[in-house]
Parts: sequence; C-alpha cells; structure tokens
Amino acid sequence: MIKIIFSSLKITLLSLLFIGCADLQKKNNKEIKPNIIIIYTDDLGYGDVSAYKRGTLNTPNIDKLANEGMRFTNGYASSATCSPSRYALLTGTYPWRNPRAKILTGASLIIDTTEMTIPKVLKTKGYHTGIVGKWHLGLGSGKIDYNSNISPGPNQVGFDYSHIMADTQDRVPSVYIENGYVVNLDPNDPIEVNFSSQKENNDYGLPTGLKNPELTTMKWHHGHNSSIINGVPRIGYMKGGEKAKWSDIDMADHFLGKAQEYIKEHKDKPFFLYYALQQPHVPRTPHPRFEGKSGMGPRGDVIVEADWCVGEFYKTLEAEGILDNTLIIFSSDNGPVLNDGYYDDAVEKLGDHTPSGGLRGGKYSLFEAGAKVPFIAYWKGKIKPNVSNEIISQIDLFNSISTIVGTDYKSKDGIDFSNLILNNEGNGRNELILEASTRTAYRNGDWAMIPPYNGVAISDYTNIELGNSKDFKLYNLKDDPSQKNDLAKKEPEKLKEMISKFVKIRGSNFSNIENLKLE
Ligand code: NG6
Ligand code: CA
Repeated sequence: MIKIIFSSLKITLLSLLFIGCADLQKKNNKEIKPNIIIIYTDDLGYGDVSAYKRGTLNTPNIDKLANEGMRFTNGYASSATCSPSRYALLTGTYPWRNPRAKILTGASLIIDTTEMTIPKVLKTKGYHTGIVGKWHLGLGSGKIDYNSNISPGPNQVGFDYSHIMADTQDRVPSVYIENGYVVNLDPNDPIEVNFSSQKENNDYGLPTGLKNPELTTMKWHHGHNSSIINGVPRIGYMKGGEKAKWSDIDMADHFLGKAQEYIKEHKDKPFFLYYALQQPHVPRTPHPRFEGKSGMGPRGDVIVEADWCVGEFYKTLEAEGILDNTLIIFSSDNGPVLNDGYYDDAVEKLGDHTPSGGLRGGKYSLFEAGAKVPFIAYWKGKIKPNVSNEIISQIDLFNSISTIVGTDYKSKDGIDFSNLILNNEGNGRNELILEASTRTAYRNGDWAMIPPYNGVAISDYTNIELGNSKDFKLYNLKDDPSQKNDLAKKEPEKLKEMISKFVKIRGSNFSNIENLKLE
C-alpha cells in the first residue's frame, strides 16, 4: 500500500516536473518538438499568391496560411533557379559556395553526405523525416543506373523516407523514385537515360520532339525536344521503364496522396515533411478537372491545382488533429517565368495577372522578381496573424528550425529568426546575397546592388530581364520596389559602400567581366 502511494506520488512529482519543464521550454522556444512541414512550390511568383494582393489569380487555400499566419513581404529564395535554392534551403549555405549548385540535369548529388541538413538536425531530436515531390539536387555519384538502388540521394542526406522525381517534370527519367528505387519498374524493361546531344545519335532510335513533332501534344519552344513521354517532348533521352512512367496529369494528385499518407503514418511522432510540389514549372499539365479553371491557360490552372492541393493537405492535418502542433512554412524556389520552353499559352492568356507582382525580372534574374517569393509561416494557435516587412531568406530556415527544436546546430550562412517567425519579434537580415545562374547581387537594408555581368540583358527565350549590364546598378527598394531608377551614378558613395560590403562576403572574384574596377 505504502509502496503504491509512494510510487504514485513519485509519478505525480515527476509529471509536475515534466510539465514545468515543458512550460519553460516552450517559453524559451526550446525543446518543443512541433511537426515541421515545408511546402515548396516550383517557379511560383511573388504576385501569384492572392494574399500578396498583386495579381488577379485566386489562391484561397494558400491565402488562408498567409492571412492566419505570418506573411513575409521581403522573403527570399537564395537563388533565381531551382537546384541552388533547394541546396541553400536544406543546408543553410549560400549556393555560390558550392560550384556544383547550378541548375542540374541528370547530375550527381550536390549535397555532401557529411554536410548537415535540416532533416539531419531534426533526426538528432528523434524526428522522422520525409520528402515527397521534386528533388533536383542530383542523385548518385557518377553514371546512374536507374535499375538498381540509386544512391546517394535524399535518404543519404537525412531523409528517412523519400518519394521523389529526380530532377524536374520536363526532364527524363519520367518516373517516381521511392527510397532509391524506381517505382513500378519491370526488370524486363530496364531504363536507360542519357542527356547527350542529338547529334551523337543517342535517341535510342525512338521518336523525339525534334524529329517527330507530329507525335507531340505539347509543342516545344526552346530546349525540350528530346524523348517524347505522354505526348510531351522532354529534356534528355529515355528508353524502357514503360510501366514506371508517371502520368503528368495525375502528378499533383500523386504527390498529394503520398504527402497525406506520410502524415497519417507519422503523426504520432514528431515528423519533418518536405512537400515539394511540381507546379507551376513546365510542362504545365493540370488534371482535366482543373483545365480552364483560371482562365489564364495551363499556368494559371496548375496554380489553382497547387492551391487545391495545399487545401486538401491542410484538411488532412486538421482531420488528424495535429494542426496546433505543426509549423508550416510555405514558399517557392524561385520567381515566375511564362515561356520556359513550351508553347502553352502562358503569355497569350495571362490577361492582367502579374506573376512577378510588379517586381522587375523573373526566374533566372538578378532583379527582385528572381528570388523574392511568397514566404509564409503558419502554426495554428501559436503564430499570430501578421505581416512582416523584415528581410528573411530560406537560407535562414536551417538555423531557425534548429533553435525551435532546441539544438545548437548552425549553418554556414543562415541566421536564427525563430523569434521573428514564431513571435514577430526582432529584426530580420541586414544583408543578403542573391544568386541567379552563378551570378550574384547584394541587398542591404532598402538598397539593392547588381554588379556588372556579360550576357544579354533580356533572354531571347524567356523574354526575362536577367540583370546583365556593363555597369553597376543601384536601387532603393523603399522608394522604387520595381527597380526603375538606377541610382548608381547619383549615389556614388552608397554604391561604394555596397560594393565593399558585398565583396567582404562574396570575395572580389564575382564578375565575369575582366579587369573590373571596384573603385
Ligand atoms: C532550363 C530549362 C527550363 C527549366 C530550367 C530548370 C531549357 C532551354 N530550359 O535549362 O525549361 O527546366 O532549366 O528550372 O532547357 S528550375 O526551376 O528547375 O531551375
Ligand atoms: Ca524552380
């Protein structure tokens, strides 16, 4: 009897102590273990989310996260293209430090398996970690054999579970890969892939977009003229793997289903899910039930589809009862592009929608629209509805998440903004280096500086202003968010200061213009 009383007293005391600790930890944002979800879209622009009130497209489900959570108006991807941004997101390291962090096509894994990543940090705290969707950080360490275990990949850099497409929807192999194995692969129909040029006759004797335009249902504009899969000509050649090929129109439902399954399976333990949607990257292939829904052609339709996916995904979190214990970050890997290689009416049917939200440039650009993206943090009951104009980058999520779950891991270039994200307290970044196709630019406070670069001012293909010029450019974003007035000549002192601060981080070997004078 005494023993029973004593042991129940012990339990009560222990649980009191535990509750006390938990409270304290919560106060300090330490040792709490919310589920963490990053919802990452592909090429979604600053003006594509209606909560940003810049365009005419409607995204009610993403808006809910934005309006009931923290909406950053100065949130950046690290880069104006995909692989570098994804690299920086997961590692907290500037992509220009890693010479392999460029747009990838069939490349090897660019994250070193010894490098720390967000999922690795979370695993030290007992999290289960998963990725569903677009990877685009390379696979393997040489020529990849898609018919056996594909490694290293996401599972070797911190993810317990992975269900991905290797690169992008417009590249081969057009198959899903789960935990290193191609899904539904018939061993009697092995996959071969190569990205050599057509001249080398590496098309396996199969139809291509270049030779057989009559077999395509989507016409290529630039690039994208190799193997035809589901009527869509792709980048690269693929043979075999017939049963394993994805269905483009079902891709959104497919990834959503996998993300929902993951949640249901892991809801009882803290988990991290990186849900990387493929929309609105090309080829834009909405499910027929979304066709025509935006009135803007397939680009608008796949954004409506992506928004629906976010809504369905949210409903799952709600139904599983885990919303008040889940931090959701929503963002995009780079800014918007209309014509990215296919004739798909993105330009013709745009109407008065403004994907870039009035910012200059777009995907691939050093101007603002390249990397300034929708950036939202939502945690029901924890994050209060707010709009923040503080500067924050996806590169900061590593340190911020590390602090939220109570670890000391710090990345090379990130800053801990956990307090800003959760409590709207404290300042954001003073400065930030932005990257676009290996070129870099600098933001400090309200000022943006773009160094000189060789290359065309406007891309012949995408029609986007890339930010190339033979002179330094300087803009005051407060007065001039669309970067119309170059102040480099009017404000020489400011320019000098910006260059010197930029060079301190970036080093002086940043431009492709020879004998560049920094004074
Ligand atoms: C480019 C492709 C473009 C897109 C991009 C990657 C051509 C001409 N252009 O090389 O269509 O696939 O790579 O986009 O092939 S990203 O968002 O993944 O960075
Ligand atoms: Ca992208």
